[in-house]
Amino acid sequence: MRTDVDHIVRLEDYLPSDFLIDRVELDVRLHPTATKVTATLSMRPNPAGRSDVPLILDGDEVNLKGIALDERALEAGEFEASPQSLTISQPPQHPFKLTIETEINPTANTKLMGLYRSSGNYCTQCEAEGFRRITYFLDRPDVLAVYTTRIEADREEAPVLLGNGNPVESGIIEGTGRHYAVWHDPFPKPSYLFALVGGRLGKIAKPFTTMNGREVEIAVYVEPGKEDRAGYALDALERSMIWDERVFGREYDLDVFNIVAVSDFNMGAMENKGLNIFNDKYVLASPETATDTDYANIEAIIAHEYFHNWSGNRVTCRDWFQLCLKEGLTVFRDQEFSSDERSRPVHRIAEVKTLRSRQFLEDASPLSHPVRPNQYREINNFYTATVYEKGAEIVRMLKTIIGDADFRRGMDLYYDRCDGTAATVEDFLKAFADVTGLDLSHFARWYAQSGTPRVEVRGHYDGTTQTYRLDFKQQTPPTPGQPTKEPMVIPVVLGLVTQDGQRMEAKCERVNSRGVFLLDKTEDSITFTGVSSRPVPSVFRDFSAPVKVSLDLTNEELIVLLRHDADAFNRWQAAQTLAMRTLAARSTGVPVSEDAMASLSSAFKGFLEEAALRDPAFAALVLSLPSDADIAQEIGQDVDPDAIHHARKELRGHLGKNCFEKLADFYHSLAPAKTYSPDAASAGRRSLRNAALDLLAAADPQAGEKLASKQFETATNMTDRLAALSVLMTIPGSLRESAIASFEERYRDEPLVLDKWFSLQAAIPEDTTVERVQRLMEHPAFSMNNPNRVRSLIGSFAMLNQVQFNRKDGAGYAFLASIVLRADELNPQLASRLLTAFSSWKMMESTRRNHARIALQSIAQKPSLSRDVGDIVNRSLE
Ligand code: 0A1
Ligand code: ZN
Repeated sequence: MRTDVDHIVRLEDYLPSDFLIDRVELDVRLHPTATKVTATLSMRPNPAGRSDVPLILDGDEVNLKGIALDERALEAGEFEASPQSLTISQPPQHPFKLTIETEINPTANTKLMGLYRSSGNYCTQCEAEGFRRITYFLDRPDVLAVYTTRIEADREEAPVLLGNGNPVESGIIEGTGRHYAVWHDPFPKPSYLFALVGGRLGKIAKPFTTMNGREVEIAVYVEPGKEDRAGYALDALERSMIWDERVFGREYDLDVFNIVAVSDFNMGAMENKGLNIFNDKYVLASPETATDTDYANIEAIIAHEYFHNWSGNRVTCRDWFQLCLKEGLTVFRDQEFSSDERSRPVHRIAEVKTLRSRQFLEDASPLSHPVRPNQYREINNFYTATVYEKGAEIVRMLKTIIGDADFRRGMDLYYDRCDGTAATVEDFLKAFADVTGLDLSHFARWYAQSGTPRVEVRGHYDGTTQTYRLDFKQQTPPTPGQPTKEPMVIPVVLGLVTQDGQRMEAKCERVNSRGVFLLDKTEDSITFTGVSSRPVPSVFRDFSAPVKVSLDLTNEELIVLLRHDADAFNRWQAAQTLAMRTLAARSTGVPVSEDAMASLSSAFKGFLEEAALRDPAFAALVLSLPSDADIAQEIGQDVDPDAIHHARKELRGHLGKNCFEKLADFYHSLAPAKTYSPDAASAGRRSLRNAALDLLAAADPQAGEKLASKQFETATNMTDRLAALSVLMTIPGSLRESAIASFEERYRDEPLVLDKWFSLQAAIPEDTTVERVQRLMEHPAFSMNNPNRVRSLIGSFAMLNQVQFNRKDGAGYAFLASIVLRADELNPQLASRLLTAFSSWKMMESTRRNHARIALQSIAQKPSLSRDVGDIVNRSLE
């Protein structure tokens, strides 16, 4: 094992930088294998730093070609350079200029960090520590500088040259076939927000006038010929800009805002100042190639990156431990945007589904960590569901506790105070403490304590005194490094419902006017008065805190909530709890009575008859039962994925049979509109119709196969075609195989569409899937170098196919381990993300657990692991 796997960075060791960089002048001469970079850094000692210390700049695989201090070339002995660092042992004690020339090879850069090539175009990715792969630098987020970038390139190879900030100058270099462009970004920024792009790109653009009348050009650059698929992204950008002005009073601040789509990208997108770079999957969309989910994701990610302009760029992070400061807040902001643009309750349910399936899973695994971690080996491994999604839940809880008006005042104060600085979580909380006068120090525990709290709620009705008491108990299980836990501040939004579904007007002084009770002790009780009959409690409305709730409601009481609760989230939750009770019992061999099954299906049937068409998107969510992985998490130990899969299939069949007529009715009455529109209402109708198709096929595979084949062939949009194909995937046979072949034929030149095809096949829960995936790795469209392809095929197998990844003979684990090792040689970030599929291994029954341990050990034993993979594999085994 490499020794730097053991290098740990700790929050408590934070020290301000000893040197500052005020201005950066970069001259980048693009060349496929020998790009030359000249960086002129205007530096000075930091008054807040230590004096008489060497200047140590970060580097990563850079090749030093020259170095000068105040224009005097340094001689050997005055500095020391390695590919990882550049040290000047006796730097000046006054402001100075350091000029550094480096050479890098973008074509050989398969890590996709720093400057690299994607489909021949040049692009960069600098978060978190990629800028040091371009030049030596103080590559840390609290060193803010004003950048001027001159980019030079061959005119044929890279007719478009883009940088951060505003365009200043461009021209041709006569007689060389080359040209250049100069960009200037007046806003001081950390190096992780640096970007440049050079390539052959098509463009769509429109003017935007900000709330104070500034004229901005907003544009999206894509592969030439794909401009007609960029319109939705541009529209989403415009809507995001208007929303941030209206809801948060935040205005855009440069003359241009550019988005560039590239096909090789490690993550979703990146918020570089004025020059967002996107994975093309989150930009390109047409009805024929993108699903409703793709459209919703594009809208959310465009908004997310745009919102970072304030939450992340204008106010950035002091150090990487504060990552949630920008990410949690920006996820919260993009969720609010999507909720406003679409259906709020439907969006909230989708957010919670993701939180539970990804973050709760992570928090119950060996990789559990606080929202603000206090140590890391490799920061790239902390772009996690915990930092992002749980980070957003903390912001949401804060808003729930203090109310909308104070939340907005606190946000304004935070921006006013911290604009142009690198801030901390403490700065953020202080703004809210100052506007409300509240002490938020106990609340701040959400950032420091990992693990998902469990809250037990028990109700006691006393008819003689007409009172109703709710007893709350909270407890957080131990997590790595945190054996004992303190109680959290948990906002519980709640209400009471009568047994016949009416809202109950009972009084309780511990519940504020917005329906919030704050649980901040290990145990607490609240009492309602004036309660004339035994109520049904509706707690954690709108999922008011990221906790696991145990409630002693009967199935009948859950049905009351499903039918009548004023809170849509809890109506959906009631259906999930009902289904989960049956699924968890069936999966663990606990018998479920005929009566219980009958009452479950009559509840679903009743819901379909009464309510489904009022909100089809909501109905589709009610019909989508907890996934195999959700059920595994609920069971928590000695999990048998085969039993779970069987139980789920059986319940889908049962519900499908019992609701057959109603589902068939929906399927036929919700026939597709003539022209496709990605709006939420149209998408909702499609999702209910496709959920109906899925249950019909579960009830009657032959009839389902027929319907799905027909839909597959006649569909006029990708949502319906893919939904049909995914139903066919559950029914082995020749129709399935011919649909797979025809899809491949139709979309052979559409890599993003073939990704869907890879993914569906990788998720087939049959014993031949490992071989199928291995075969697909030989497909001409597949490449180990492209993260989207690898995630679609291998990632889907490991994350979506519970049955085959967790095969009892260990073949799924061994396969993933071999791919992780291969990927690690090309792209460590991609490899370590794939490896997180093992996060549920300790939950499995012993045979699988042993196989998983052996597979993980086979990775850990490899001598030259990247720090990324080394970190994840070691923590997974601890
Ligand atoms: N800040 C980006 C996420 C991001 C992080 C790292 C990256 O490269 C390794 C790329 C993007 C966001 O939150 O969208
Ligand atoms: Zn982000």
